[in-house]
Amino acid sequence: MTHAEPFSIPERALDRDCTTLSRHVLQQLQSFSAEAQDLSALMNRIALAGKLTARRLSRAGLMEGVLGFAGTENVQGESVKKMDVYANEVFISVFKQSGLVCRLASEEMEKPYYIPENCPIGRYTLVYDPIDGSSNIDANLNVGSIFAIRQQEGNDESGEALDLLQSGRKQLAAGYILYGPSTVLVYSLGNGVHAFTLDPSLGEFILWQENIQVPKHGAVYSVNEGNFWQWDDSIRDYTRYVHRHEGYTGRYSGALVGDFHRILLQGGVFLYPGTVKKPEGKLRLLYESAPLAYLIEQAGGRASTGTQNILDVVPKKLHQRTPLIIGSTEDVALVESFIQEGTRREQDKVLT
Ligand code: P6P
Repeated sequence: MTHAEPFSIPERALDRDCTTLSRHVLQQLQSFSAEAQDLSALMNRIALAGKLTARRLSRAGLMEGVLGFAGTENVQGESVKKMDVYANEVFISVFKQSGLVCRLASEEMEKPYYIPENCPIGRYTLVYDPIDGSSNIDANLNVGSIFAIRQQEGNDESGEALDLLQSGRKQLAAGYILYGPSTVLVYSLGNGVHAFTLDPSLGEFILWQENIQVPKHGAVYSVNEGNFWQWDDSIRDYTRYVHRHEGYTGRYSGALVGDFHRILLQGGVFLYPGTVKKPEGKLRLLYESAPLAYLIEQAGGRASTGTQNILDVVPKKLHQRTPLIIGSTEDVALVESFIQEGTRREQDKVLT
């Protein structure tokens, strides 16, 4: 009689299914200090906002109030989608109940939203883009939410949130939620970049990958080449270079989070340089570029304006825009080398 192997559940599978986001945050901080508990609770609220947003997106074509425009413009002068409004409200609602966040600064709101009942105790500010890439929604393509957590400094009596006008190096944590074929949450507390996949059957974000490192180089260059006519010659020269050299491939989804996620995992570079219409760039510094710059540096990559590390840029206003070049160190450096060459050419013209 053969003795069948005793049935056993692979330990890895159980351990993985039990590595939820909140457990991982506490592991990350290797402590159960008050700050660790705060950050775990904050990440849990962000996860809840992500679940609520993912649920609504998954029903977009089946219910009213999800697809289409809200009929208003945001502070950026962009037409607001109904999902922009919904997701913005979701983040406010989940943090109202948290007691931890005193202020929320969003792409969708001209001024920060204060939660007075939280302010004496809650010393954190959430900066976020509730739905990045909302033009993709009606075509059922990927969109994302981007967030960063900052400490509130002072009491902000003026309500101008001047303490937010500090470099990205003041971020305590940053991440994004990618609403794609699956919903993925990626975050860092400054101790590596970690990714979680939402298991709808559990209602939990389960650890997928830890300590993600972006390759030093990748084949992908991600840029909207429809802006070619608006670019500085240096960016045109870079584009001609990748067109003429083997080993490059263009990928552009129209949603920063999806393009960034691909580059984080596979390597390459995303760029949204200044244009004739938007010389300062299109993407926002505080709640799009700086959080992703925090992540890419944690993953061994780089983020630049073309001439300065994104994390060193000090915003002068809440909704400040910036050119963004972000991804593998070698690929970001290649774009910067074209920009530096262009600057040299301009200086030579002045001198001759
Ligand atoms: P364009 C979406 O509106 C967004 O802010 C980013 O998510 C995206 O990368 C970019 O703008 C797309 O802009 O001008 O290429 O359509």
